[in-house]
Amino acid sequence: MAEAKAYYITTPIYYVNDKPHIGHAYTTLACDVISRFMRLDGRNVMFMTGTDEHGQKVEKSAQADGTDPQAFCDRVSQNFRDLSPLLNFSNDGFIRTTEDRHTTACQAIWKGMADGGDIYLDSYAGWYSVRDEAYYAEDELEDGPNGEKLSPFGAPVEWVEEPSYFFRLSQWQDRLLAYYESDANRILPLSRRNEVISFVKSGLRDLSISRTSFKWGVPVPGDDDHIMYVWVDALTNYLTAVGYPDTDAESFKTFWPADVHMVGKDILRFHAVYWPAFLMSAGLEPPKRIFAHGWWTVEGKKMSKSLGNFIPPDEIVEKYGLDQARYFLMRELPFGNDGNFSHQAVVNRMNSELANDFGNLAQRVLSMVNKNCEAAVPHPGDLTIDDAGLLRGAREVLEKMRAAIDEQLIHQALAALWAVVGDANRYVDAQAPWALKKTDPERMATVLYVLAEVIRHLAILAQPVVPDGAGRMLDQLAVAEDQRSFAALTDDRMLRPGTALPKPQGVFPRYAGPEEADA
Ligand code: ME8
Repeated sequence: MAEAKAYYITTPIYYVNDKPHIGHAYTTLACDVISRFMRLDGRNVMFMTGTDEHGQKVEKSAQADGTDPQAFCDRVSQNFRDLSPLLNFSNDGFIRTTEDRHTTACQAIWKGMADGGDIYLDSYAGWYSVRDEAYYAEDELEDGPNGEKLSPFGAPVEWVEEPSYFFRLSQWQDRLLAYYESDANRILPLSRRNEVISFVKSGLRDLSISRTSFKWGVPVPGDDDHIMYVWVDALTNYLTAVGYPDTDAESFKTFWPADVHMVGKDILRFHAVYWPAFLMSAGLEPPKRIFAHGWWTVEGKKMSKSLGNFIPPDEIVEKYGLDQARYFLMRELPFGNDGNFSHQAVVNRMNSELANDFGNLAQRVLSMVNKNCEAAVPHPGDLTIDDAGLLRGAREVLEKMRAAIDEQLIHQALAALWAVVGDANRYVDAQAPWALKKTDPERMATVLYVLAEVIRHLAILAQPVVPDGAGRMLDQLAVAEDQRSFAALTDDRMLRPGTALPKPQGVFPRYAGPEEADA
């Protein structure tokens, strides 16, 4: 058998100074759904996430907490690790930038860039925002309400003057533009690609990449007075995770360059401009794709500490259920756009699309099979045009989902799947198997067989987003564990008539709490 094609997808590594909120969960969930899809589609997947633990912001947070930075990071990093069991993330690893292997990787890429002739020592005088961990030019700043200067993201900035190593970013303009041009989908969505290209075309300044005024970071090789700028350190995690600097390591050869770096729109410039330039300078291949998703607001407002409106992921899992939370986050927004989280919107999606449309379809069909077909997969007779049409629709959806997932358009993949859910519901209503029971039991068996087979397709394809519920549906169809990948979506693996089926149970309950009453 040919070796499975590798697929490496990463989340940003999260700053350890915050408790996770739905914005963090969102990026990782998107990567989880894509990873599960790719594994079910036969790919050899590596899905990484982790925590970004160095820099002035973390040092200050640890000080404010009265803890030493390492103990602070150990504690807070765990909050992010705990997201995986909570949200059923299938990440293959979790990296912390305070690990020794990561220091080794950072120092190796630094030497690579230095050998490439791209690093020089000078001094930096300019604006820096600790909250954004970013340098800004005067003309990028905005005026705050009290006349103070703020970063474009509204964060305080301070004037910094200190010796610093610089990366010759100014020399990389043409090579970066060629990199973007070499694949029309290099940066997605396309509106973000255009933003990056116009930023690079407007001219690039050399980038300060070391600091001397604090210590919490990776030392610059050969100059202990300097620590690396936290973004050089943080971005390198993607390489550390696959074994760099051992470029002969099996994991490096298999997974580098990464297929997708998934990021939020706020950190696109670091990933799409600085990172490919660092990599190319050190003689390494840049990533194949960078996708920038949008931001969630909550009930119409920006999530912020001062408003106290951060939504912790455990709250929505507890209130609505795990699959329901996953489905809502992936279905509500066209992936890439900004959007708003509201409790009412979660209730609407889970009640109409999961409970009514998908859950009820399975429950109705399986109950009829249980009662009228001796609790076994029915024996179908000849198929009508309608039967064949519905089955064809179910078979064709994988191709549509593949095309969507290839461009990280998760909402589109789900829309394609739910279009078949809608067709199946219309078919049940039109065929009325409950009426056929008396008039034509053989035809009833055919209709129920077609529906059960369509539900098998739907459940297999829904696994990436609602793994629990889809798994339980497949249990109720007696589909063996090793028959649940996309390779099983073929005619020769159709449900076998006569197979005994367990008693069906509802899979996606309705939410009947106060928000529904408000609707
Ligand atoms: O940026 N909606 O970490 P981070 C959607 N350590 N996404 C949101 C969001 C919201 N309201 N708020 C945050 C960092 N995010 C760096 C990354 S990678 C080498 C280093 C997303 O914890 C945000 O867009 O501040 C980003 O992609 C991710 O959460 C991590 O943010």
